[in-house]
Formats: sequence, structure tokens, C-alpha cells
Amino acid sequence: MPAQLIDGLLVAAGIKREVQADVAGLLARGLRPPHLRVLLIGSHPASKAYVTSKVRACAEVGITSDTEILPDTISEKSLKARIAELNADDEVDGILVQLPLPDHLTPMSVIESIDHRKDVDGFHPMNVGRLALNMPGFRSCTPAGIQELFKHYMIPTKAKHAVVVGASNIVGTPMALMLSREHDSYNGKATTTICHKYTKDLTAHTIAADILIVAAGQPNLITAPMVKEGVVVVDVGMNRVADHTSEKGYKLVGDVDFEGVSQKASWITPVPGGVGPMTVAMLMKNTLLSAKKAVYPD
Ligand code: L34
Repeated sequence: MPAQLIDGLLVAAGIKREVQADVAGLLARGLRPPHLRVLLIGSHPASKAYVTSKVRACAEVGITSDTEILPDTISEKSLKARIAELNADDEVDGILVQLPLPDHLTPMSVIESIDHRKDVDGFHPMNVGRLALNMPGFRSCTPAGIQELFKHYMIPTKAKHAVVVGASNIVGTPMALMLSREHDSYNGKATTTICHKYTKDLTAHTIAADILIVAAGQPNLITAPMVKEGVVVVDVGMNRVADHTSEKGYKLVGDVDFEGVSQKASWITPVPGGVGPMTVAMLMKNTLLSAKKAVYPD
């Protein structure tokens, strides 16, 4: 039986409505709206589009935002000096440095210079460490959004075998931590395997998965023979592949062969319209939480 679709656009719209209502509540109490500051460095082709969708989401929910476009020649020192100013600015609730950065900059060093209380991406070592220790903190938006999808569709993770393909700092690693550690019935307690580029016999792992999260950045990495009947598949891949029939000259595909795998899966996320919109919605939620000082009270 073909899989049921996990609709990220639908769930993201619900989360944004909740954030919007909460923002309205802040304004009704005479408070200023939450403010997100985005730093966009250089000219990575996809980054501009992703930042545009974040800025648009902010406007939708009543969060104010500014995007600072910085030259791709900026030194790490100047970038950190700007971040230090934003850290000290009481009008700024969230600071987001869009990745990837130009090669001469060290992403983790730049991220670490952000005040962890304004790290609405949840990438700062303090926030990732607090996730690992099951303490309150900002959670990385993509894996947190995937948890929300499981919750919405009542897909249990408890005691399931979850396999995460991809071990990045921003998706695979926090996803595996959340699946294995966070203690609420849809949000953890899975037996979790992390696969990465050195994994031998990837299929031996993926075929055993009850829940398969794929964040490897490789089109068609996962095909139907690699999964078992009834698996829940979440495709985090966001690959632009040449397509001369489309106006843009490319089309967006995930890491999963959707056509084939959806014949065996019980649930599957599409690309686009799956995880991407959830990432943006969770950023709105984190920015609101920061403005409310809900994660790190003074
Ligand atoms: N600092 N850098 C920072 N934070 C992030 O959370 C990100 N990421 C990733 C890249 N760099 C980052 C994003 O925002 C990827 N990413 C992201 C966000 C949203 C979407 C995709 C990637 C998204 O909305 N995708 C749409 C399709 C967009 C299109 O058509 O191009 C979707 O439906 O999947």
C-alpha cells in the first residue's frame, strides 16, 4: 500500500498560527514584537532563497526581522565584532548566521561567538550540549520540526529502531540525540543508529529501520530495496538537480527515491513541502521563545 504523506506545509502553518497568536498577546501587553536578525554572508545560491522564506515567515507571524548582507571577504574578526554588538543589543532576540559560510571562515567558531541565549538556530555548543544532557535550551530547528511532525501525525518513536543517515552538527547529530533521549512519548526513547559516509553496508542498517531519517545531501541515496515494508521515512535532503523543463533550470529533490520508497513506506515526507517548511516554522517558535525568555530566564 502506498505511504501516507506527511504534510510539512500543513503542520508548519499550524505552528505559525500559534506563534502569531502568541506574538499578538505580547503586543496586547504593550511589549515590542520579537526581533530576528539574519546575517547573510557571501552569495551561496540557495542561501538567499532560504533567507527570503525566513523573512517572509517572520512577517506572517508578526516577528520583525532585518537581514544584514555582509561581503564574502569579511574577516572572522569583523564578523564576530558585529555579532558582539548584536549580542549586546536588547532589541535583538534572535541572531541567525546563514550557513554555509565562505571557506575562509570557521562556522563553529562564528556560531560560538553568538550569545547562546540568542542562538535561535540551536547550533551553539551550549544548546547542543544542553540537548545532549536533556536540559532546556534552543533546539536545532530541522530536527525539532521533525519531532513536531511525529507528534502531529501521532507517529510513535518509543522503542522503535530509528536510523539517521547523516551525522551533521545541525541535523543528523541533534536528530539522533532527540530520538534517543528526549522523554516524551512521541519524542524519543527510540533505539538509534547513526550512519555516515564511513558506514559499511548502509543497506544492512536502513533495512532494519522502523523510522528512517535521511540527511546526507545525495539524491537517490535511499531506494526501495533498502527499506522495509511499513517504514516511516523523513527526507531532509534538499538537492538542486538540473531540469531543463523547469523555469528555474533545476528541480528540488531529496535524498530518497520518493517514487519507489513511497510504495513500501507507511509514512513519507515529500521534497519540497516536507521538512523545509518545518525548519522555518520552528525558527519562528524559537525566536518567540527567546523574546519571552522562556528558555533562558534572566
Ligand atoms: N544558520 N543555516 C542556518 N540555519 C538554518 O536553519 C539553515 N538551513 C539549511 C541551510 N543553512 C542554514 C535552512 O534554513 C537548510 N535550510 C532550509 C530552510 C528552508 C527550506 C529549505 C532549507 C525550505 O523552505 N524548503 C522548501 C523549498 C524551497 C525551495 O523551493 O527552494 C521546501 O518545501 O522544502
